[in-house]
Amino acid sequence: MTKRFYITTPIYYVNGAPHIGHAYSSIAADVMARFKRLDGHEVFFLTGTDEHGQKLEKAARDAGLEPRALADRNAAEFRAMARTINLSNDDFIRTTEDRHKRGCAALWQALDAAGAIELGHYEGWYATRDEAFYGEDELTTGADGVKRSPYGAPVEWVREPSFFFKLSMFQDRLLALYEAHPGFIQPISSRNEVISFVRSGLRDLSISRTSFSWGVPVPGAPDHVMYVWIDALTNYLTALGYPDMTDPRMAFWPADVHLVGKEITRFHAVYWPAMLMAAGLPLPRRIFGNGWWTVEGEKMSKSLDNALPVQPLIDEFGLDPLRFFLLREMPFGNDGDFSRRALISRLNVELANDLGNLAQRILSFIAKNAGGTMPARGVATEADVSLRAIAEALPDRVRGAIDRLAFQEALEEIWKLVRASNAYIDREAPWTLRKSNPTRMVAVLRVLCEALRVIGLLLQPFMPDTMARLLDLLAVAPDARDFASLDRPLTDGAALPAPVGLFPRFIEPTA
Ligand code: ME8
Repeated sequence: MTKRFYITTPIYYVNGAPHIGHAYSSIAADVMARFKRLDGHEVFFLTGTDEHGQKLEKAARDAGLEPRALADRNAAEFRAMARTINLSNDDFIRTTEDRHKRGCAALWQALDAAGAIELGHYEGWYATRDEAFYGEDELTTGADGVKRSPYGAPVEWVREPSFFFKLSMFQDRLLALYEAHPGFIQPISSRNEVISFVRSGLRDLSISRTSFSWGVPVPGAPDHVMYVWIDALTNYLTALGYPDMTDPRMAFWPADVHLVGKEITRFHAVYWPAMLMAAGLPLPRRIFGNGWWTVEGEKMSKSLDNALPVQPLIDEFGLDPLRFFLLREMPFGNDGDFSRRALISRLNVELANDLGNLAQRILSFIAKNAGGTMPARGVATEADVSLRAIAEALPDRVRGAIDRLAFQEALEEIWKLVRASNAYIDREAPWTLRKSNPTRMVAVLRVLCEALRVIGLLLQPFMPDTMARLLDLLAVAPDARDFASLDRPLTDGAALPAPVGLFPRFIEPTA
């Protein structure tokens, strides 16, 4: 039976335009989704937009628009970005869709029926920018006298009637969950943070607001709208057809990975499992919080106006090199800095030199000196055996790394084969063998083509278009590109297309 795999990205707020940070989480999820599909899983990959809440209502007012108009405009941009960065998502959910609102109402009713919701008054600090409530002890007061959230957002004191989710009832069960499933929250830094937050005591959570109206109405209390996070988290279920348990997509629940930014791990690792426990639904298997990119050393922010849009980067560097850089530059889960210099240096060293040159050297040599067809296997030398051994061990190593969302490590493993192949070609020197030992030359070229094939297959999730071209150049049939085909041999004598370069070198224009 094929195994199902369900992975999600955060659904992004539509009060602003998409930027490289959003693209990052989405591309990471896409790499995992593509990897799992190639590895024989039936995958559901979900992304979308989070369109309700006070923040959106305020942004719309500031822009002189109706909330719906602003949401439509920016949701269209996020949808366009998903295409631009070549996401293989199976669905794109907008929280303003009826299917979502229906599912939210149903989950609310399930929580209510379980006795997990009660009516009261909310009084406390709220940061609209974070769409989050904070305790006094979590706030800092700046030199300007303004109280701010741990993420720097100004907070205000609010008091209004509100429904509460009895989160405090779940403290022990949540701690037991983290204990029983050490991999539930990753990376470890996020896990520790969440555990200490839950240990310090959970307060019941205000889950409805009456002071604005841009949200999903509370069933039976139309003057309340749901707290945007309750609405947002539910997307992971409503996209599968919840509450219709007979919908075939519901078979994908529970999610295998909710991939999120580290600042929203708490919502996913505390509120969400508690809600699911209350509703009697299975819990997701893993919450992974990715780290944060700064840009040229600065935090991306509206006030600095330095949020990097994706399209200009793609225009200049190409999509696949950008996808590669994002996952190669730092361990997934860590923070990192997006700088032009680092980008250009990675692309030149690892893509243009290491991999691009390797492919070019092999394929153009075959075109010129080996009749432009796939060389046949020869008698293996020790050097051949040891290069093949690296290639044969690679899929398991990469699979292991991808399962841990260790994208950088997966790429490093693949690059070990790239570098070993470069060392091999230098040592075996087919250009010398051409005169001295043409039979051996053919065998060497074949060993190199085999290594390139494995590299091309395993890099497909990261750089789908470019690797499709590489596999075309090796005459690998379209139906021989999944991981079940990893040990299918290349076809002796297959005609190879005229070689083309895969990765250009970038030269920074001088001012
Ligand atoms: O939080 N570096 O939406 P959002 C890395 N709607 N990742 C970044 C980033 C950066 N500089 N900036 C953004 C929300 N991200 C909620 C989510 S989910 C039920 C609701 C990524 O538009 C990262 O994944 O603020 C982060 O969590 C997400 O974008 C925040 O997007």
